[in-house]
Amino acid sequence: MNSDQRRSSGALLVSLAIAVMLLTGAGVKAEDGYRLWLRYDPLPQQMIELYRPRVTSIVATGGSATMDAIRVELAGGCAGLLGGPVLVAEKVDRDGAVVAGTPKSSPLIASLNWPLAGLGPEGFRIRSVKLGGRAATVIAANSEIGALYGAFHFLRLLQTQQSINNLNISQKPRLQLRMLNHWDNLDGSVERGYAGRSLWNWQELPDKVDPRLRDYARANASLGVNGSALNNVNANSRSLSAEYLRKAAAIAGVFRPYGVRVYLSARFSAPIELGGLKTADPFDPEVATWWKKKADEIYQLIPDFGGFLVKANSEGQPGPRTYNRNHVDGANMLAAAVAPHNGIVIWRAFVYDMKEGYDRAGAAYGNLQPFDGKFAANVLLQVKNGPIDFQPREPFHPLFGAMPKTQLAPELQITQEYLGFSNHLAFLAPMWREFFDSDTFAKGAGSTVTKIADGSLYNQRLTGIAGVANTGSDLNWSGHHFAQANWYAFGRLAWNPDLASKQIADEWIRMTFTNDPKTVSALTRVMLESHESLVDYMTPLGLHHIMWGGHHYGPAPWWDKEKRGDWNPTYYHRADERGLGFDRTKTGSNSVSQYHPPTRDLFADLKTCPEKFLAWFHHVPWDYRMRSGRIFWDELALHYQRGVDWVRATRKEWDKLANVIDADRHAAVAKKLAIQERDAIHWRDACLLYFQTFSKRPLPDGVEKPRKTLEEYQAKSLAW
Ligand code: GCV
Repeated sequence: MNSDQRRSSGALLVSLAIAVMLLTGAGVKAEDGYRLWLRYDPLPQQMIELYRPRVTSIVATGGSATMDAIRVELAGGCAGLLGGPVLVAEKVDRDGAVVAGTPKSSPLIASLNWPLAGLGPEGFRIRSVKLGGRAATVIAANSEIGALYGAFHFLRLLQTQQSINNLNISQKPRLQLRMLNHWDNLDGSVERGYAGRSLWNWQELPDKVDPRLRDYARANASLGVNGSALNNVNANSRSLSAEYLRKAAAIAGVFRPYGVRVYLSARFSAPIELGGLKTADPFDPEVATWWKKKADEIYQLIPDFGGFLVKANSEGQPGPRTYNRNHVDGANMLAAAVAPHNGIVIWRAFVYDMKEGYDRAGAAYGNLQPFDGKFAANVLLQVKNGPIDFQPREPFHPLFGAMPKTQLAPELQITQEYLGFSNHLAFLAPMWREFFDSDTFAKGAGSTVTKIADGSLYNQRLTGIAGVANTGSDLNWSGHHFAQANWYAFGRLAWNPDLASKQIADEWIRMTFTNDPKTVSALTRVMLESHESLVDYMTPLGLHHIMWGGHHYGPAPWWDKEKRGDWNPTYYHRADERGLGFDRTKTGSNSVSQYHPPTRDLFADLKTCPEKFLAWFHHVPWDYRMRSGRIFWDELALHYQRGVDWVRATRKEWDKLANVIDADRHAAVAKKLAIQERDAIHWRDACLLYFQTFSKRPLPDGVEKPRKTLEEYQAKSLAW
């Protein structure tokens, strides 16, 4: 070893020691949730004894930043979990080496001659092998990022106390682009953010980069999330100015070793605001040239820039239609600008111009479906899971299955805009599962949304998925300790959209709270029931968009003051003396016809429509006989009550866990659950009192008397 090598290996030991402290939380007293699911506290002694012989050293050679990250994570993670240092070695000289890397970074892995091609650029293989007669575990991949994903997977096996004997695992992500969309503004605020301020400190960048950004990238890499759109889709042109691009480049530099590429939301009118042009008409050659030059400038600074995310002609944003062009004209012009750099354009389908008598649920389909097959090869059309707007429950968006020649990417909302912000415990994997499992019947039975998203139904070349992030400057990242589970669930489903909600919950609980079997099963049940219960106390039986205007927290079914009719709850629930709900069948807007048969027919018939979507597709008579034998009004009221009962029971359940969950996080969650109970009661009472003015029926047995009068509920929104 020469003196340089000695110096660098000395530095490595120091930085590893620091990393081990950070990763294991040594010295950290408060359980603030900062470590997310990447907690590497010592496992129970019997597990340590089982694992120890198989994890004695880390052999992850190679000098890149990603290989450094792999070493630090594996050494720090294993040392923390096993309660003592783990050697970082250059070669396998004992049993129990964990070897990680690629055939390029590791001569050892190269010598195995494993056929890795099938793993693609981001997959990994983990196998228990003998190397020179010594027992070892090899984590191999085609790329260092693949090896990093494998390293996190290996750590997850330890964290969740799985066997690591005889491992033979091959995995690769099913979707190519797995990204977070941040609705972060340049002033540090976050649109629909409930976890503090933006993580990006634009003021201080690029000179000062918050070390926290590295942990953000680590957390994403641990799930396989490989993209991050930094700024709000309601975009400010300044994000594309030279000054802000340098800031974005500094962020990209931190993310790069973790495989997270940076994307930017582009304001369509930027050529005017930044470039001083008279127009942003996509057919104007000067405009196209401006975007081309802008793309060149970005790629100079951020060579692996992912591309542009665009909200155009939606909710007041500029777009091609401002210039009498269409969505394809706009998207393809931008796509041409980034194509030479292998960049992409993610064009959002969230477009719903208000027209007299129209149905917002059918608007995106009307606006985008006619362009099927017209978008350039490097365009993804990003479609929200449901046709309206991230409601607690929506049927799947009818564009899925309606654009076979267009590359569609689902957009999910991780942040809980309409789901009680970061105050309510609502695990969203079951909601997303329902979406993925929906059968569009586009090519006969089994044409699920999953198969459209992963590209298998239509041989889609470029695939992707986006989640609107719930991260912020709060120490626990997501505002509510359990909201972290939604970030986790999004990443896991983006990697494998077939994963069961139960598995995701189980993993997350074990990694975040405890492996204690009783607690795991109690919390899994709570998490799996939580979304349905929230639907019960907010918007049961197909109700939607009845939240207080603007902030969307708490109920306001009476609300009719918004300047746009379709922002008013009264537009959606249409309560009258006859009944409740939006008739989307032939006798109403007929937007149900956007679905393929037999789904269309199933939804369109009151008798066959799943009851969870009843008031979504039908104006349901108050005395309509439900499958339970009760009338609709009674059923509705009982759903509201059931939601409240669930929160109460969950509070009790949580109280019982006071001895198994650390005091800090236990108290924080208990506080949130108290708010959730208050809110659930408020939702039940306000909605039932209001709808009762139309139904004119008494509350059925089993439903509590409202605490206040309707007027009192109408006078003041719920505080958060
Ligand atoms: C970023 C909803 C939200 C808006 C959001 C919009 C969108 O309307 O309330 O805050 O804007 O969706 O997805 O573009």
